Amino acid sequence: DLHGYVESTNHSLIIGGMFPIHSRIIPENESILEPVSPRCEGFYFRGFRWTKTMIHTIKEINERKDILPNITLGYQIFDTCFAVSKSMESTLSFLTGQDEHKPNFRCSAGAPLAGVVGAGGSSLSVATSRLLGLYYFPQVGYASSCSVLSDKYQFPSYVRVMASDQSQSKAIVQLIKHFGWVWIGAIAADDDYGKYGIKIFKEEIEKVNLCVAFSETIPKIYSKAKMQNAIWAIKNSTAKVIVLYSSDIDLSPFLLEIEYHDIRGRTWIASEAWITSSLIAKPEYFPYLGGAIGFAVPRADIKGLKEFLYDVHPNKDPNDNITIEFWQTAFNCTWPNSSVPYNSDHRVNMTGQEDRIYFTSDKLCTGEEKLEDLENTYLDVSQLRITNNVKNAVYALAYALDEMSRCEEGRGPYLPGNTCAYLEDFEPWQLPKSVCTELCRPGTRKGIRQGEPICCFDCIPCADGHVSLQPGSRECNKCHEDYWSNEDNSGCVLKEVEFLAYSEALGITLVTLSIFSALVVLAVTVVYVVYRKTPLAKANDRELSFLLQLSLIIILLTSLLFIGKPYDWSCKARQVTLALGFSLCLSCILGKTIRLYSSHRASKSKVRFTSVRPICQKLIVLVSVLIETGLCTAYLVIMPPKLYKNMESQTIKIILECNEGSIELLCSVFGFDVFLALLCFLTTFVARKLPDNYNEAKCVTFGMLVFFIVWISFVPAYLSTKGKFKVAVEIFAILASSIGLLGCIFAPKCYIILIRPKRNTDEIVGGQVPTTDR
Ligand code: TCR
Repeated sequence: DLHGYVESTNHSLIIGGMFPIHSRIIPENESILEPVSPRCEGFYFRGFRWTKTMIHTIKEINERKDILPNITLGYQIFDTCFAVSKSMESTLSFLTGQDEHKPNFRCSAGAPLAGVVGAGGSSLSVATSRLLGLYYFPQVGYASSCSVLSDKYQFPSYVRVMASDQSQSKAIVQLIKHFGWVWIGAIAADDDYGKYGIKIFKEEIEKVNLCVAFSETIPKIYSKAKMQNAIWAIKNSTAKVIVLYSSDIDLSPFLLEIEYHDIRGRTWIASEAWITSSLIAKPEYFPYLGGAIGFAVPRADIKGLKEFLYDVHPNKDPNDNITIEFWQTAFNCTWPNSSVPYNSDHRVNMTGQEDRIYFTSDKLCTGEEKLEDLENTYLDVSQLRITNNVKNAVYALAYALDEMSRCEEGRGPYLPGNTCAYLEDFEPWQLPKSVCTELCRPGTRKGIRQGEPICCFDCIPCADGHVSLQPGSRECNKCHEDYWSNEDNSGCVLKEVEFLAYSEALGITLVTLSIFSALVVLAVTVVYVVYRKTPLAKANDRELSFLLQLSLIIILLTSLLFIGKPYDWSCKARQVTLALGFSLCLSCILGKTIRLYSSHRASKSKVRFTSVRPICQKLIVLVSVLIETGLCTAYLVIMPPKLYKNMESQTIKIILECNEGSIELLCSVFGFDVFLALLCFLTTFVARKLPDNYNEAKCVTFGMLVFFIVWISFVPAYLSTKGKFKVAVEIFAILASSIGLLGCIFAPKCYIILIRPKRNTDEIVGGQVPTTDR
């Protein structure tokens, strides 16, 4: 029996294969009643090499630790005999798992079939994948190039490692254009490969306004009439350039005709299937086909394949009929005691002569024949093209299985729930994918790998602030300015808005502090009101004291304007109230210190010195506040502070802050305050030694010092902080300086009023200080 070849070991998964080990089937006699699988003839060495390559690749994968480490792959390979009927039989066996059609090569024991490699010719792939596609059974083609196979709608589970003829036909037209040929003949094999290939070729050639002289087909089953048509067209046409789309197997009989009719002097443009075939590139055909040009699949070297191919001998397995047939055909001998038909002569058979002649060589094979002496297509590893495709196809399946085995539950491809399939029990359709690199997930973009095909790329994470929304994006896009990229760069999210909020700890602390201090000031006022008749409260202008307390409350409460989400109005209000509050406060202090200063001068000069009158003290306050009001108005009118969304200082946050508007005006507004403060300090410093009972001058001097220290240290602290802490620093300075003043000016007095009332008498209080109320 021609097909028997069984070998079984324990394998966890099987990969199916379909290869043309023979070139055609033998038509059966019509007298046969039972339907039987036809026998095959015409040993096809190229196909035998592909078969062996598949086995070799599977062995290699099994030895590798990095792909499918715990899985052993088996194989089940059928000979298609380059015929649709045989391939359909094999497909049915794959699908049913029943071996009515015995596999030619098998290395499996009941393990499930994961996918199929093949079939060779396009017509076979079209037919088989229509069946396999019904079940979404994965199929990886290694040679079928017909463009229709790209149609996922018709062939949902078919993928291939071979380029579509779409590109080949286009390239051929480019070639023709390049050489300036305009009148071209076209011949197609009578199958999907030839017909679709020529169809696209014709469409393309019309696009560039060149002409097709004739278009003929080579019959698949020998027919003298059809052969003659094609030959006649070539002979009688003036077209000297002929495009020929056919596999080498189908072309062989036609070549005999060409030889017979001695058709020479044509330039053949070959399709990929025959341009590199040794079946065609024989010396006897050179006069006819010499100079043919065409496009080929890239050549590759496969490590270890040569040794593996040489490791073939009928002795290894007496049941391996294919190897016996190979041996007989290759060495032109008959293997002893074998029933394997030796070889049927191509020429006789293909030219359609009635009687089929089987040569049985008289020479018996010895088994000592040397493969090294043989020049045979099977052993020729110098032109591995489709052979390399076979290897790639097997690897594609293996990688898919490997990928599946590494699937993590919850991240898998199956919805709902992103579940996985498991090698132990998966449906073949769950294997449906073959890519060089997985689609880049959102948040990354494709990065070209130098010198590699475009299907292979790196997935480069988007830079911060950039996102890619779709899987497989080429570019990352920048988020809109109010937005920032989310954690995995797969979407833009509103930037966090930062400001010192009332609700946060820092905000609460500051609010409490300022309100508390304001209450303390209020308490001082109450004390002053209650003891308003006592000398101390009356001393150095009572009204000024009240005004001073009022200004401190204003200043302390201004800090509330700094907290919370800033608005245009609050940006304006905070600066203005602060500036006015300070000018009021400092001018009141100035009013007091001027008085101290003048008494000091009076005491020094021993001259009767008219001290500053209370009305003057109040005038000072009024004028200062008026000046400050003028400055503030100018500030607000000319270039007021505004709300500003700061996006530069931090990328992921928008800092809401106040833009100060005109810095010059701001400086003059607060410069005036500083000026007042300096005046206060100078006057009180000079008078600090003035002896009075509660050391007013000394206390004020000290208060002013505190004030200066706070504001001087504020500058570097303010400049070195960012975001909401800037505001916090400002508030601290405001609170510290006003609390400082409060403490230095009013605390000693309250102490005396409340705790040491004895010292609160006219003489003592009066001292040398001229009190106006006296
Ligand atoms: N595509 C052809 C079959 C084929 C082939 C080959 C057969 C190709 N290249 C080389 C034998 C040897 C390209 C088809 O039918 O699609």
